[in-house]
Amino acid sequence: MNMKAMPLITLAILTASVAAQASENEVSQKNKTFSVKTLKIKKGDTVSFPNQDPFFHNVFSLSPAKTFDLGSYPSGETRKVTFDKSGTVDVECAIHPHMHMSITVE
Ligand SMILES: [Cu+2]
Repeated sequence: MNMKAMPLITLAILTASVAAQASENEVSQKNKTFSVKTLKIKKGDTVSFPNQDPFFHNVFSLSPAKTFDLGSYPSGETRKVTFDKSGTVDVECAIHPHMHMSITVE
């Protein structure tokens, strides 16, 4: 292989991996608030819910488009959900009833 071509190939691989991460979405919990109020994603996308508060959160949803319960998890931990149906998913926290956000799955 021509060694001069190597940096270009490396760049192409890096660019491809950045593009692949574009469908990784994040909704963090900080100051008892979700980092975004609404989020639009595509069917099959995964959303991470990192806890950036110094106490527990319990992210869940009762929406028919995606019913889930991530359980109670501590500061610094992240849990993920893959959304496999289209629709609106209302996301709440079982520990802090005023926490609320909404995910639209297209
Ligand atoms: Cu909470």
